[in-house]
Amino acid sequence: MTHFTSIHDVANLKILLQDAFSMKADPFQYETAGKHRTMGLLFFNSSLRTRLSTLKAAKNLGMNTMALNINDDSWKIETEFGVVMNGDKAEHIKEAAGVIGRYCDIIGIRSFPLLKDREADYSESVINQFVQYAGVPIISMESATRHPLQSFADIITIEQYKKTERPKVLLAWAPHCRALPQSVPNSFAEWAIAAGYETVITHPEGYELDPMFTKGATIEYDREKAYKDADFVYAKNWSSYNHYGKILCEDLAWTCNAKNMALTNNAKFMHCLPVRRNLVVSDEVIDGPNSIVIEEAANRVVSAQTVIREILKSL
Ligand code: SN0
Repeated sequence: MTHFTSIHDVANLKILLQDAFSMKADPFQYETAGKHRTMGLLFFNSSLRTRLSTLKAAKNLGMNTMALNINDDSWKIETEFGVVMNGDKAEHIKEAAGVIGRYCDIIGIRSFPLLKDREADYSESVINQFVQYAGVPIISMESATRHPLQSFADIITIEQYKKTERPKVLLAWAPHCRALPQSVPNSFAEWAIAAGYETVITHPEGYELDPMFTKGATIEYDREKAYKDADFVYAKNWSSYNHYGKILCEDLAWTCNAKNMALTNNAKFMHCLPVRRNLVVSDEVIDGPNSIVIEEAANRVVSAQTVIREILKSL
């Protein structure tokens, strides 16, 4: 593996999952694999789990680590080409990527979509420019359209808890007060489909995701039908893809609550976190015995460590 920006960088998901469970069982088995190597993490947006889990994963592999909040700790970065840089952005992404690539052997990037211009966001220009100009492997720590480290952790978690070979996994849209990226649901859909699960997605009209991520999943607008007999419910808000970046529905009937969960096959509740209680999920569901969000977050270390180890092999 060179870069890790989507499921398409994974040669064999089954083998990567085996590696992940081995890593989870014995986190220090490769503690010298990253000796004298440096992992750099760059955040254009906020982070809690991604920052801490990826730093921990790199340290478990013996790497040196550095993390930088672009915009807060460093110069603001211009990402467009051909512009007169007479505003507040002092540094261009081309030089920034080139320089950071000389300091780091692997770079993780977090860069959310701006949710204004769909074509611009979906072109993934920030992560692609790092791939182009840094000259070292790049790991997505949530880009404009995907969050593969999260999705890998989600699949590890489902494998850990599933009781049948091919569980019914429901990605359930839920309300939110802010317009959020489609990255987590896009990515979750493509990983769940690749893992071979019965993948169902439910959302109000207008929240259809880009079909390139959902091919192979069932889109079910009838929420009750969708929740029925689900083994896992992955609740998540996202803003509209077709009416790009817009909030179209605020109906709290879509909250992942006890009424919806009662329709399932005693489903486990999942969410990538951070989650807005009593908007996305009711207290009783997230605090209930079927909530596996903390273990899911714990598996972020496992997913990051498995991916970094895979990239270290190629250096
Ligand atoms: C991000 C998202 O893509 O939905 C990151 C999730 C890992 N979530 C948020 O930005 C939530 C922010 C909020 O105000 O609740």
